[in-house]
Amino acid sequence: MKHYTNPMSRAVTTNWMLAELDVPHEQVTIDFASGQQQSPAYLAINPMGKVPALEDDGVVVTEVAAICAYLADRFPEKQLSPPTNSPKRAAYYRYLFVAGNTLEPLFALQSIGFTHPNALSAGWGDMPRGLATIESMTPDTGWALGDQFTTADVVFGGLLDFSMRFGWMEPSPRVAAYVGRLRARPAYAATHAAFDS
Ligand SMILES: N[C@@H](CCC(=O)N[C@@H](CS)C(=O)NCC(=O)O)C(=O)O
Repeated sequence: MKHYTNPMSRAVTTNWMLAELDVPHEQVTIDFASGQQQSPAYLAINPMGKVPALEDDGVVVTEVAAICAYLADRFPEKQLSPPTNSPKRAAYYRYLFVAGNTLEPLFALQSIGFTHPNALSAGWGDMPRGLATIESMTPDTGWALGDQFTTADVVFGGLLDFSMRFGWMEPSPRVAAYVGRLRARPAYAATHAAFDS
C-alpha cells in the first residue's frame, strides 16, 4: 500500500488514519517545491495533482474522506467504523461527508473574505449555519459516535483541527475541548509534528 503525501498538506489526516490503524504502508513524499504533483507520473495517479492519494492492490483512492473510509473498511478488525448494518452508520456518513463537502468550502472561501451572496443555493450555506452544524455534531464527551473512537473523528475532527490551525474558525469551548482530546491521541501527536515545528 502506497500513501502519497506531503508533510505540510491535508495528507496529515490520512497519515493520522494510517497511524491509528497501525498497518504497514509505504510513504511517498510528493515534492511541491519542484512541482512533482504536476508530473505525468503523479497525474496518472491523481489527475487533480493533489495529495493525499492511496494506491492499494491495483486500486487508487483520492480525497481525504474517501481514503479514510476505504482504509476503515479495508481493515475491519481495527474497528474504526461501525458495522455496515449498524444504525450508527447514518451518523458516520454525515461526519464523513459534511467535512469536505460542506465545511471545508465554507471555511476556505471565508478565509479569503468571500461570502457567497446566496446562502440558499450555496451548498455550504453561511458561517452561522456552518458553526451551528459543527456545534450540534461535536460531542460533549468522548467521540463522534459515542465511546468508540472512529474514522468519523479522524475526518470531522481532523477538519476542525486543520481549520483551527489556519484560523478558519474560532472554536467554541465544546469544539476546543473535543479537538484537545483528539490532539492527545498518540497517533495524532506522532503524525502532526511537522505542523508544530
Ligand atoms: N479535496 C482534496 C484536497 C487535497 C488538497 O487540496 N491537497 C493540497 C495540499 S493540502 C495539494 O495537494 N495541493 C497541491 C496542488 O494543488 O498543486 C482532498 O480532500 O484530498
